[in-house]
Amino acid sequence: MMKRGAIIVFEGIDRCGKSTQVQLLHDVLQKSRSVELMRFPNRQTPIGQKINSYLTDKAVQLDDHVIHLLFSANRWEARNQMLETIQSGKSIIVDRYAYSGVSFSAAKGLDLDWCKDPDRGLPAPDVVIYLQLSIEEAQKRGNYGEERYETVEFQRKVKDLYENKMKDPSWKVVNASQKPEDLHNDIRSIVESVIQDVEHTPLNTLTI
Ligand code: FDM
Ligand code: MG
Repeated sequence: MMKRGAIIVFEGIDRCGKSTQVQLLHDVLQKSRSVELMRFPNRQTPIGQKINSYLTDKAVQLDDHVIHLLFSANRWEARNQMLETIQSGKSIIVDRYAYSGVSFSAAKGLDLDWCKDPDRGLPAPDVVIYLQLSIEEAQKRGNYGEERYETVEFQRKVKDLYENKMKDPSWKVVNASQKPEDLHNDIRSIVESVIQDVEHTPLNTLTI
């Protein structure tokens, strides 16, 4: 039987080191395995360009529900490609997924179940690696940038919402306050075993 690839999702608050770790993992795994990197939002598609303008330009006004649905649509438009990649035996490392969608929108006060609905049915991650870092430590890493959502108060709400999911069996919480090399080693051992464990199992759809 053909081996399938794994979907490995990374989540965490801003400045938790997620993008650095995702890149490092990709570079290392690439030497021995078939892997690719994806990130959401994918700012390249027409929907992604709209999302990018909303994130980077505070003059752009969109109803909170509308931007939520655009983020979700930006995942749905990647669905076929994700499925093809997985079925071809290649694993996907994903920088943010539906949990960012739910946590960032619910942090604005949108109904949690309403936030979850649009993403139900997407390819489910085989593992969600949550880079846990306190708000205080994230702040010490430097000022938040200029994009929407990059404020301490908002990140605090996002963190609480993420952490409601931590007991989910597919979630693996890693300590993001460690040195980058140590964090990478923790992540790599989780990922190597997930890739092997799921090779012959069917891919699930997201119930969130
Ligand atoms: N974000 C990201 C959302 O609000 N919803 C989503 O579905 C996704 C995927 O977009 F503030 C937010 C999270 C972050 C911003 O993400 C851009 P990056 O990872 O900083 O580019
Ligand atoms: Mg950001």
